[in-house]
Amino acid sequence: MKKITGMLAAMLIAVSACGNMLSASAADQVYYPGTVCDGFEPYAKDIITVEVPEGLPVSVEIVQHSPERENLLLYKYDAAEPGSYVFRAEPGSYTVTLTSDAVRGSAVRSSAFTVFVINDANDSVGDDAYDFTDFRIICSRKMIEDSETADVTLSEAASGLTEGVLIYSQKAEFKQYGGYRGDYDGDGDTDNADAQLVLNDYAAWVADKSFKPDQPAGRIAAADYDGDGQLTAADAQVILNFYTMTVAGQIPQWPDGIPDARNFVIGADGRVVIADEPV
Ligand SMILES: [Ca+2]
Ligand SMILES: [Ca+2]
Ligand SMILES: [Ca+2]
Repeated sequence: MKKITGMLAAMLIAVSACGNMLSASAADQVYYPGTVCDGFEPYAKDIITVEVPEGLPVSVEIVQHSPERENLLLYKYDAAEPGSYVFRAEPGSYTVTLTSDAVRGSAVRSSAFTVFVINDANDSVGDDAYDFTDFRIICSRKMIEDSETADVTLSEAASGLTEGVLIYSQKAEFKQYGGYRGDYDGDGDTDNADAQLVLNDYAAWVADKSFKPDQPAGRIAAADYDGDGQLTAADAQVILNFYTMTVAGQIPQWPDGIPDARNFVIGADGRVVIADEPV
């Protein structure tokens, strides 16, 4: 009976892999991203699942390592909506890299990667029988203070057998600063004062390469427009351009196209204001 239940579960997952959605609510949504690798046709039913919560877009990269697929990029996918992202796999060794914003609406990213092996299913060892493996990574987000570091915390993988599926689950907690992109002084807006401070610190660094900005990690991350880890005149210039757009009565935009996390509208007096409600 146990065996039959396991087979049913496997069939259900196999059927749903054809495109049917299993659930109704957004948080329970299941997605089946396609491979970026021509000719990749997994011969087994193994899967890698990444669970993404509301408000935490995660970029997923999955690379397979095996004699015939050495360091081959199988999947590269932006998991923007909450839900479970199911990537088809087969026995082998994998590296999964997960990346998300450390600052709201920013090029500044934090990443975690996990390496694991999916073994061949072995259904001949009694109670330990399983039909396939689901390597499951459960993502969450924690808002942190500017003074903290935004490193991702990755738990050890726990394993368990459910309905004929060997499930490994691992938790990845992403950290995010509360500040907004470009707000170097942390007063809630992005303006010429922020650009000036970035420029001052860049000038101080040019004069003395041992100079370290007297700002916590979160503020530096917010001001590092291009996410290269350095505050430069280019960062200051982009922040100033962003502010100039607001002064000119335009909805400000970042040149790399990443949307600002704030919602801007043009008020009755023609000035750009932050909207109370999302627009
Ligand atoms: Ca500011
Ligand atoms: Ca200000
Ligand atoms: Ca920079």
